[in-house]
Amino acid sequence: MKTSMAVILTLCTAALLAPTAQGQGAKKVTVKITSPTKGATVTSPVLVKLTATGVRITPATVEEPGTGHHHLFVDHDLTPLSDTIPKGKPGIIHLGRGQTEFQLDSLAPGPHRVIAVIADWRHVPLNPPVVDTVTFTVK
Ligand SMILES: [Cu+2]
Repeated sequence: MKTSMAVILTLCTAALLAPTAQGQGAKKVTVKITSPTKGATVTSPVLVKLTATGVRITPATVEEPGTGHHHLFVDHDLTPLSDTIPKGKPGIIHLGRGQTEFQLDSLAPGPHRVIAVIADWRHVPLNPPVVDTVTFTVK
């Protein structure tokens, strides 16, 4: 009797956990810089285009789980991912209106690196981190 109860409980637990695990798999959150492409040589101005999966890109004013907005670190190292992304710093751009592209007007000729990070309405990067990096050269 005791054994069969344990089996039933185990089966129930498995049934409860399975959909959750699947849901997380389907909701994998990613960001990709689709333009410029990695290693490309481009001319200024440079239009950076972003796509995201598993998260709704919204203005920073939308305080809902499952949403976020893009950030660009332009020739700037990432700030700590557990912390708020600073505002008003050269090289750190918040796309706080929910934009999915941004034009970089003043990149000097030479190599550059852009890192895209999705953060929530508090400007705290999503956890686990959702990041993509591209390096390219301006002619
Ligand atoms: Cu932000």
